[in-house]
Amino acid sequence: MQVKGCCSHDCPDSCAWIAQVENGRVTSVEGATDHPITRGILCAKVRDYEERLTAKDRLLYPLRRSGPKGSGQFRRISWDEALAEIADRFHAIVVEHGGAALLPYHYYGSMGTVQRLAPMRIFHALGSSVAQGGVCGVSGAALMDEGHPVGVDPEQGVDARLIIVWGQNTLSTGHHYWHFIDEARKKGARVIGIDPRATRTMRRCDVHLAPRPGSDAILAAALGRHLLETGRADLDLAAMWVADLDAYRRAVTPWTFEAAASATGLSAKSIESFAEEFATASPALIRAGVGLQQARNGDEVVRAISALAILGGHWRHPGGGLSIMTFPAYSPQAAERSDLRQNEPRVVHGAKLAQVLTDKTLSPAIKGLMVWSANPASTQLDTPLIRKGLLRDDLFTVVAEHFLTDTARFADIVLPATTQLEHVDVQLAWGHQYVMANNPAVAPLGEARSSGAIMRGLAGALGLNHPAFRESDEEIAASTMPAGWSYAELLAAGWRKAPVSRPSLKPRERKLSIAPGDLTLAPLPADQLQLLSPKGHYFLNSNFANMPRQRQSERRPTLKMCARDATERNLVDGAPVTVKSNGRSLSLRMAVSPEVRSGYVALDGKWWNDEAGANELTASLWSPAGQPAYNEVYVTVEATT
Ligand SMILES: Nc1nc2c(c(=O)[nH]1)N[C@H]1C(S)=C(S)[C@@H](COP(=O)(O)OP(=O)(O)OC[C@H]3O[C@@H](n4cnc5c(=O)[nH]c(N)nc54)[C@H](O)[C@@H]3O)O[C@H]1N2
Ligand SMILES: Nc1nc2c(c(=O)[nH]1)N[C@H]1C(S)=C(S)[C@@H](COP(=O)(O)OP(=O)(O)OC[C@H]3O[C@@H](n4cnc5c(=O)[nH]c(N)nc54)[C@H](O)[C@@H]3O)O[C@H]1N2
Ligand code: SF4
Ligand SMILES: [Mo]
Repeated sequence: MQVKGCCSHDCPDSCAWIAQVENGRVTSVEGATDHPITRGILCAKVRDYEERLTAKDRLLYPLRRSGPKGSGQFRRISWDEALAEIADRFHAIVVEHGGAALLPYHYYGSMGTVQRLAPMRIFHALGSSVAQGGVCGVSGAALMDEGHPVGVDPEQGVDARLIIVWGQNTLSTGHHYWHFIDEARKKGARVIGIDPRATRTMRRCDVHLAPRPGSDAILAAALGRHLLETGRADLDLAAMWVADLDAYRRAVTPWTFEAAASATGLSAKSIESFAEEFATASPALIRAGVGLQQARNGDEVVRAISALAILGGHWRHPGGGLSIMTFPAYSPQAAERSDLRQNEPRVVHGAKLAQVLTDKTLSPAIKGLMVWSANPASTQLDTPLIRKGLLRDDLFTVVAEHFLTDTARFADIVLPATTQLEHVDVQLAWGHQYVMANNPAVAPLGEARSSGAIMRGLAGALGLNHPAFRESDEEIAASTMPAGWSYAELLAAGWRKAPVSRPSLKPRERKLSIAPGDLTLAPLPADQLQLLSPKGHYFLNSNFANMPRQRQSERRPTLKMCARDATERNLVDGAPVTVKSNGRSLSLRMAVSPEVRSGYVALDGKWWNDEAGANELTASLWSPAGQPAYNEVYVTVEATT
């Protein structure tokens, strides 16, 4: 039997898959050949998803902590016991401290509408605090909220004449986009890549520019200056769309090719050729990534890049513009039923969980935490501080998970969650314009339950009676369908495009701000190296670091360093090294690698904390919009003695 589903991981591609089921077992999971983005292939992470379903370390029963917090000691309990205990504790917290002392925390571990949002119904009804502010692409999202267009249908991207892959490792992090790049190339397009690392993606571009990390807004300013100086900026479009062109002009004036060269470490000549190619391409498409945003100046970087897409006039032509995130016209929000809430929620910052859990002035303090579809003790900044919060004796923590992750280890109660092969769902994509549906391939293994089933169980234990708490997962999914859509039809089809029109070329009521603030960069701290922690090819954020095949392929946690920085430190290829920052340290192997240049090193992949979690070293730093500055950590590296 073949079952139509989709990959729920946090990835722009949202692939359509076919699960092959024989005698009640999933024997393979393969990309749907007829899906316009997936085209028959999954990725190196997900291509044997049936292994995740049946992994030896999969959580299949509710657990109750039986040792000290964080010890990883648990004993099996029944669902009735688990739900009764959670309900008792949550109820007592609400009575004693008020609903605001409860905090639900979820992210895009599953992008599924039901898996992500169904439990929110409980928290709205209990009047909990809510976490706002993400850990991914926050600078881009803030830019979008200001009204900047940030999405281009990839199927239109084939008409671009110049594609700039800016701070994105496309071939690892969303490789289906490369089909469109290849098609554009066949029609004559050129591809320029901008990344401090010589990734597999950069190696496939026509030109690779490797600027100093964090210097992209300066590079963009030099291109903007060139457009204005040579009279090729689209001043008509700017007049219709932009609020502060004069301020922009003043801000970019100092950034000659030479000035930009000394700040970015690129040659003035290479910047000039890039600027000239950008000024003449019609249209250019800028495909910007998330790694690029992960610094305190991330907001400035995406603004500077958006300014280029506008001033270059690239939005005038199909296929041109800026693509950071591209969504279908579908909103999952109705699934959380915020109408069940009777108060204005207290809002805490979702990307500052360490601070929220340890803030002694927060009143009421968070006393009850439920985490699902996220692994913040691995993926947020400053994980030692998060652990300090999770270790609080007066905090009751519930985690719904597939595995005993860095976060689940700190739970008082662990609930076994279903995987995408065991539940029904629907989801948006953030790299294309299809709404994706997922049919369950098999019944839940062990006693695993979907987020919807967890919501219904908890509502029963809490005595919540509204009909919204009795809705099935299918009904929850159906409640989010765009007008005129049928969920049953979507499930049968597997996907449906909900296209979003391109931005109108008319004068805007709400004009856009493109002028950057001060772009100068602080010099690097002496003797220190900047640590980048980009995505691993075989892991998806913290997922798969526990799976044998993916681990074997990712090999081991490795600090990549250029030959010059290695020689300066008397380090040889393969040496065990101690990487230190702010009094913390990680033990890694070092590899001399041409992938990075002097001044910065890279640790790919979210290894779990006991092994080599990069966030053991990251500091509590955010951009003004709240983007966590994962890449702004400076380390010393020495041979382990
Ligand atoms: N240093 C550093 N840190 C980073 C980044 C970086 O580049 N460097 N990247 C950042 C980015 S871009 C992101 S998006 C975040 C990701 O941060 P998170 O969303 O916290 O990370 P994931 O690893 O995707 O973890 C999701 C968890 O959800 C669980 N899960 C998956 N499906 C389901 C489900 O259906 N139900 C339930 N209950 N659980 C499920 C998985 O088992 C997994 O443990 O990490 C950020 N952290
Ligand atoms: N294999 C794999 N795929 C994934 C994920 C994964 O963990 N693994 N995670 C998924 C998620 S949640 C996301 S958000 C996307 C992210 O997708 P990407 O944005 O492609 O991922 P990153 O690896 O975070 O960053 C991309 C590149 O930015 C570069 N970079 C870092 N700092 C700078 C800078 O200052 N300037 C420039 N120009 N480049 C810089 C890094 O070297 C890196 O190669 O991928 C998704 N897909
Ligand atoms: S992780 Fe991304 S590329 Fe891989 S199967 Fe899932 S959606 Fe497709
Ligand atoms: Mo992300």
